[in-house]
Amino acid sequence: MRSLRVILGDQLSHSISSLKGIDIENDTVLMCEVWDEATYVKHHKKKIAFLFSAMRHFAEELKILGYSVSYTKLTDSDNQGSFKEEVRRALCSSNYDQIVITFPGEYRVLKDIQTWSSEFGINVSILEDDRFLCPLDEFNQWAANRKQLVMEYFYRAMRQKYQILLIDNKPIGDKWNFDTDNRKVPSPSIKIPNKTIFEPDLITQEVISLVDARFSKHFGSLDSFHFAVTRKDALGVLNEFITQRLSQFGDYQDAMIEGEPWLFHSHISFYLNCGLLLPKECINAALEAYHLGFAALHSVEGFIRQILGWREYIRGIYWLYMPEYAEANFFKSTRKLPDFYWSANTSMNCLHQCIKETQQNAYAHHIQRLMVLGNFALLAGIDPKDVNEWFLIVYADAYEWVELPNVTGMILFADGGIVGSKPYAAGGSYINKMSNYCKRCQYNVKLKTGKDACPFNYLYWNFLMINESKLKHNHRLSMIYSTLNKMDDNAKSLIKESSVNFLDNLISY
Ligand code: FAD
Ligand code: DLZ
Ligand code: SF4
Repeated sequence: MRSLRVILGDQLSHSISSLKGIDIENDTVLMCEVWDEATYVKHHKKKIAFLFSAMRHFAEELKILGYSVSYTKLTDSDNQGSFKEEVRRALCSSNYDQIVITFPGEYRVLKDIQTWSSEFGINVSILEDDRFLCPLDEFNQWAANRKQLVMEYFYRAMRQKYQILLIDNKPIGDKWNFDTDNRKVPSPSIKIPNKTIFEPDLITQEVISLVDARFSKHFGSLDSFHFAVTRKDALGVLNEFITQRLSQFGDYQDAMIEGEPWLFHSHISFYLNCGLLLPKECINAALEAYHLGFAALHSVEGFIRQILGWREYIRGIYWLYMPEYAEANFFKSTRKLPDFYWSANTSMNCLHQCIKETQQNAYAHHIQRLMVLGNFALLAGIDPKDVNEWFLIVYADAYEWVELPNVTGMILFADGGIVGSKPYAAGGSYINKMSNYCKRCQYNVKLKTGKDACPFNYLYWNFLMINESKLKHNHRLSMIYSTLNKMDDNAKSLIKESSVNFLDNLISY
């Protein structure tokens, strides 16, 4: 039985299911850089360069292991431009009995793969992606018995399944979740470890030139490219996090500091999502640090919750609710995405800083994405399609399975409450508490309305007023609505006036 084994750009794991049982003498591994994938949204230049370089390095590693690899570069003259047409070309050039592929990360790719068998008249074996810790069947079963899905309960079930941070089946420290210990405000003297930098090797340099030439109109900068592009270097990033950042990860998880994009986060999402790192090994590394006494429980639990809890939960939600999920728009928001999301050209310093860092690094940490970039999109009523497209483009860790539920569910509440039980809306005081952005902002975070007031302040109440009929019965918002109802009409009309003035002046393409 001769197999064509297709490896997609986010499947760069030696242990991937589609390589298991490979017949090195007869099988071929197919990898291809294709125009369709690089342009179905106009990905950040660094994201394309990162993935192409990681793909090329992975292909070289497979060759060294003795595998027969057919690798199509973007510029190859016979490149057919899409997964399907590259598979067709491979099938025309040689005889295979079957195609083997691991379940892809995006719905649109799955739909495409599902046409291959009838189109090519060959068996296509789509294998489970067992790099994830919760198989989709298991997630669906867990979800089927529940009226409301809550990440925390899913996370506890996963902790029990893998026996993580438990003694006698009870959580170590007597609490499942130490989230409330994760909100320290950084002091100005805080010492932040340097980020590990990997100088581009010849493969990466070639890819950077390619991206520069072919994708010059795409968002973002190619300067100072320093991602890891091999498993060895990605393991180095993990190790750097465990030894230098994890101990402070918990305390400062929600902090934002101007000019400090990396803080105490792990910066491993790029590598996890394309397969250079595996979730279980990241969890094990944190557990080991805990057991050796290098990191406190609240840091280790917080980090593990993100990977074992949020990451798996988000994936489960994506596959459970697709394809309808991509259309969700609970608030019926229609405003176009403001230009400044592309240019960073805004007087709101928090947004300016987060967008500038995103342009430079194809990275922003969670609280920047959630409480600045996402919060503004929610409050300003931006169309979920526009917001999703932006988030899918700009981050090097973005694939639809993880981007869409975070945007549609977590930040926009466009799913009406599947991912979150209430919108993560907040005024300027939250940003002021967790960052130093407001100090250098043209707007005054203490003012509630008027042209000098922080826009987050009036947009927050405006959002609650506009969407009152949809939100007032949400018991988690009852205190906020009772405050709103006590506001006099004059205060409410000032909020409306400031909001209309501000929103009418937003420039969009
Ligand atoms: P850390 O803060 O160090 O966390 C460790 C790991 O936990 C991450 O690497 C990631 O794998 C996982 N994780 C944490 N939170 C989440 C979450 N909400 N969903 C899934 N995994 C999580 N993450 C992506 O990987 N790709 C995306 O496209 C993406 N889009 C997002 C969009 C929005 C609007 C928001 C609010 C969050 C998004 N996230 C996304 C989640 C999170 O912001 C990133 O995983 C994180 O910032 C990556 O940086 P890090 O590796 O330093 O993470
Ligand atoms: C994101 C991306 C890009 C930019 N280019 C390619 C590519 O040329 N070839 C490839 O195999 N994968 C690429 N990817 C990742 C795919 O889009 C990803 O594998 C699918 O979206 C499935 O998750
Ligand atoms: Fe952002 Fe408002 Fe603070 Fe300015 S004042 S940085 S707009 S939160």
